[in-house]
Amino acid sequence: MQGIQTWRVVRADKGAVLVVPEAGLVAGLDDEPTRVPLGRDGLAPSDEGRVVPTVGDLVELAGDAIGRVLTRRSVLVRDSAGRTSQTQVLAANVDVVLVVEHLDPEPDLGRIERLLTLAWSSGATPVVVLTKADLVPDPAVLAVDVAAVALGVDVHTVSVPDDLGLDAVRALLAAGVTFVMVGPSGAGKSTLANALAGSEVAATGERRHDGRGRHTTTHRELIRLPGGALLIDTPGVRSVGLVADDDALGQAFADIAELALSCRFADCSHTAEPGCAVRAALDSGELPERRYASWRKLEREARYQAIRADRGAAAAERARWKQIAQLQRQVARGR
Ligand SMILES: Nc1nc2c(ncn2[C@@H]2O[C@H](COP(=O)(O)OP(=O)(O)O)[C@@H](O)[C@H]2O)c(=O)[nH]1
Ligand SMILES: [Mg+2]
Ligand SMILES: [Zn+2]
Repeated sequence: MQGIQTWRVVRADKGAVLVVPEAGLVAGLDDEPTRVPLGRDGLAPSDEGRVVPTVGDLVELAGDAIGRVLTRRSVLVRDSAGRTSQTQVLAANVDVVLVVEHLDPEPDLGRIERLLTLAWSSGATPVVVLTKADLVPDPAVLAVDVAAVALGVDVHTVSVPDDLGLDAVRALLAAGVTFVMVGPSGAGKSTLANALAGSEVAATGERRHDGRGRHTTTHRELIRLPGGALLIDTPGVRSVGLVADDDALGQAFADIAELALSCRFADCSHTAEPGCAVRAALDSGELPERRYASWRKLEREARYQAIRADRGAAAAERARWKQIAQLQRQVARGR
């Protein structure tokens, strides 16, 4: 019996996705994408219920529709705006999240901590890439500061014009590895993508001389690089909002998690309790104030986000019942 073929979503639009055979993608065959329409609700079945298929998803087809979205090994989610909002899955099956930050201006440690927390919560492996090494006298010193807040994470320093450190980044993006880049505008993500690809796959901050503004070639959101790594590049992914959970915070702030094990109370909030090991480390200077404040901020955000997600779920439930009641009235009237 022939196995069911697996397809990869290389682009997700409203109402349809573009897919290519997963085997062809890994082998480097440049298959023309197939357009697969979605149902009216924009959803497709999966073992976890009906989901919105997204770029990076692995799917099986049934006729000319999606038969099943395979269980995602990781998801990059955005906390969408709005009071009763729910989260949105921006990319699925990501292996590596490159947290891209410039060395000039000086790297923003708090932003790196935030993006690392986000990366950890996705289920992918975070890696920090510090760009523009050619613009600072001593990139290694800055890299040490960054490494101190990126516990358990590889930190790479690169310069695109000087072709410095790029081979090390290429080495971690082996064939078949799916990756995304997150980081502020101007960090050098597109420049790095183009350098890794050896051709222009992403529009950079450099404007065209003919005055026609930026060209955009990122219409295929999952792009295969010559080495076989798969870059997911969508505007949403580059500027994701935080959706963190306790596990991710514990990973991004492993030093604080470790200290917390020694607090007198198991449910210590590390604010004013007696016998708090976190406060003690703050007082002794072992734990920098800046890092503690950064952790508190992300922890509060994560809690707030969780509350809003609950509220969003409750609102969706109310809307559903309202709709059911309306249908029942219609049926009653029609009788
Ligand atoms: N000197 C230097 N400039 C860089 C480097 N990487 C990117 N840039 C410049 O930084 C600006 C922003 O880069 P871009 O890739 O568009 O950033 P993005 O917004 O993160 O995609 C552009 O003018 C790039 O030429 C680098 O390694 N060294
Ligand atoms: Mg860019
Ligand atoms: Zn404590």
